[in-house]
Amino acid sequence: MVAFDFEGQPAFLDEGGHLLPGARTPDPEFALRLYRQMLLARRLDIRCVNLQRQGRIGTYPPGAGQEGVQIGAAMAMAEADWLFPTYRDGAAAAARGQPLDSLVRYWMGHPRGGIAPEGVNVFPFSIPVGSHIPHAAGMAWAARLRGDPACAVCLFGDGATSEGDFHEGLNFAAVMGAPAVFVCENNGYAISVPLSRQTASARIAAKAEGYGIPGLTVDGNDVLAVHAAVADALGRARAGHGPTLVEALTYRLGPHTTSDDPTRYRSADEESAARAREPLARLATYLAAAGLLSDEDRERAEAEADARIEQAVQAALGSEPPDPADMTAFTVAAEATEAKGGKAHA
Ligand SMILES: Cc1ncc(C[n+]2csc(CCOP(=O)(O)OP(=O)(O)O)c2C)c(N)n1
Repeated sequence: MVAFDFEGQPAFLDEGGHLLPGARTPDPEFALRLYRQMLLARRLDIRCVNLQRQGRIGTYPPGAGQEGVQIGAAMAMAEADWLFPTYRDGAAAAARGQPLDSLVRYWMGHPRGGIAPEGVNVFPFSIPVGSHIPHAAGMAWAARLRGDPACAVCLFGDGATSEGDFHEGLNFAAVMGAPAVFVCENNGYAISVPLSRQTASARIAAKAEGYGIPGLTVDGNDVLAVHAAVADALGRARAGHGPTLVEALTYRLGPHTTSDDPTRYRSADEESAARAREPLARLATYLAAAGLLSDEDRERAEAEADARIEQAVQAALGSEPPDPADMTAFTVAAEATEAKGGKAHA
């Protein structure tokens, strides 16, 4: 039995990390996998901020605090499904199998960074806000036309819901019955713009009604709840019942990017209240109370994550410097690039 404690949607852990009354006890192995993946993402995030401060990364958009949504959604996907992430979704990309060194290389500005290897179905990060939403709708529709069982899972922020691409993507996917799950990471801000200036809707999920698709709101800091909601939506999509809009309420603990100062628009009280609800500590508290994570287990998991991160960072830092011709390789027609003596890539 799943508890329905969060506005009618499945919920597992309360803000303090206690299993809610009536909630199904999570499978211990799976809960630990979620924890390790969230821990890895959190520690990689901290390392990337440090690399930026050392001048080795130009700019970086921290994802700390949003791992519950990203890992919950990514771990609900089948291998054949495609993830459409934004710049803040490194945790989801890593959980889908994108190599960590490719993520670090991406933020170092290396043109060979951010490319998912064959078989890892992750689209490149969308830096333009919302432009990947129609891409996800199109990919899902194409899969359906081909009889391919792959679904699309598209992550985006609350700010993206004000873009035309959001309307076009959701409307198109709904009309075509495309097997897509649209997951809004509602962290309450688009840079400094609060949700109240983004939409007059009480809930982002309410917008689904206008497209004739299911829309639901979950606690994005309850990784188990996000996982259950996205798994359910993917089940519907795979069964031919079209797309779903999942709004996951969360909070970004850090700045918008390393060039932002959130103290200009968020109060210290708001930040500390959000920190008390954050998803990683919440899951760790639950696991410890359930006897699944001792202090030694946690230290070992942290050391394992750090070793993987260190290896990825060293590989990224040791990359061959980019070829200056790469600047135009993917943006200028092949003949024009070759005429200038540059490299052309198909
Ligand atoms: C089309 C477009 N307009 C403006 C920007 C500049 N910009 C970058 S991030 C951002 C805010 C996005 O907020 P949200 O969608 O809520 O995602 P979050 O950054 O909170 O994860 C803006 C306006 C952009 N990248 N693309």
